[in-house]
Amino acid sequence: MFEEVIEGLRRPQKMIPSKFFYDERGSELFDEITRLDEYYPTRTETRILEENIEEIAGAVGEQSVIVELGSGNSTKTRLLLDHMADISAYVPVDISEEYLMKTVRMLKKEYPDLSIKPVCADYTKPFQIPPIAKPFEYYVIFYPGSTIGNFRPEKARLFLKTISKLLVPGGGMLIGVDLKKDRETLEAAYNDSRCVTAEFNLNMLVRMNRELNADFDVDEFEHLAFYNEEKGRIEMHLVSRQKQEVHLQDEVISIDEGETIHTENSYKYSLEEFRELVKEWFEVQKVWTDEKELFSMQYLVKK
Ligand code: AVI
Repeated sequence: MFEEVIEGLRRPQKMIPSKFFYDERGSELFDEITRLDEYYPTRTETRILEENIEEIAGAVGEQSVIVELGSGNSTKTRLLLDHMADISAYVPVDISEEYLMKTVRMLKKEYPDLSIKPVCADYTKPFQIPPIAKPFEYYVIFYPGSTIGNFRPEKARLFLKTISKLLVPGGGMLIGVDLKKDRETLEAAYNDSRCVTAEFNLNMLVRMNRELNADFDVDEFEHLAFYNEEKGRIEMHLVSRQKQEVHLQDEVISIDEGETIHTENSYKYSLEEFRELVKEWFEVQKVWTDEKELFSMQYLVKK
């Protein structure tokens, strides 16, 4: 982590990779974000799943193995499992062994007949799916939450390429994708009135202080989130309130007043743009959205 953080802080536009948001406190705060009034993605995605679950289950197919990437939100997983009594196995993939085992223990109690094959791995890198005892037709990747939006488009493409290698032609991917919409709705989702997103953003510095022995004065930074329309993404930054020096172990970083540390991008796609993004490896077979077209659930089939 140290090398990556230092390298990011030495760039002309300082940055810290968004994957470092998720320590224990960061994961708790993100969970809180998903329940905020202004943060429409989680509840809209859940509603899309609920309202179309029969059709979605039909697209996934009973004789499949569901591979969930970053097996975070068990509400969405349960919805799927509840409507697919006959799937051949469920493979949750997560980087945190502790989190993964907790999920597995919980699901085993609720679905005693389901074969669960956890994989502890960083799913952005190639990984292997363990042998599955029951016969099955296809692997179907389940990737909800619009986490794909946190990759730059070129990284998203590389990621899709890596994932597509797990599949044979005809295999699928059920993916949540946040859609382009008016600036006001987008910016409100990342500037909530209870300032949970601000705390989530600032917690990055708290983590750096604790884990990298840094001395960021957290009160001297401010949360900033805005929609960069040209790039089609929400950007989150931490703005320095004054000129300051920060120490990380024996490195010194100077930060000007008003200078920012870029902490996250969250890309928003039109349905056309997303189709373009995936087209080398996947065909978009079916799209489900809400009535306001805020969010989409898409079923992609490997070409
Ligand atoms: C995890 N990811 C899809 C969230 C998003 O909306 O990009 C992370 C997040 N950042 C601030 N609020 C939520």
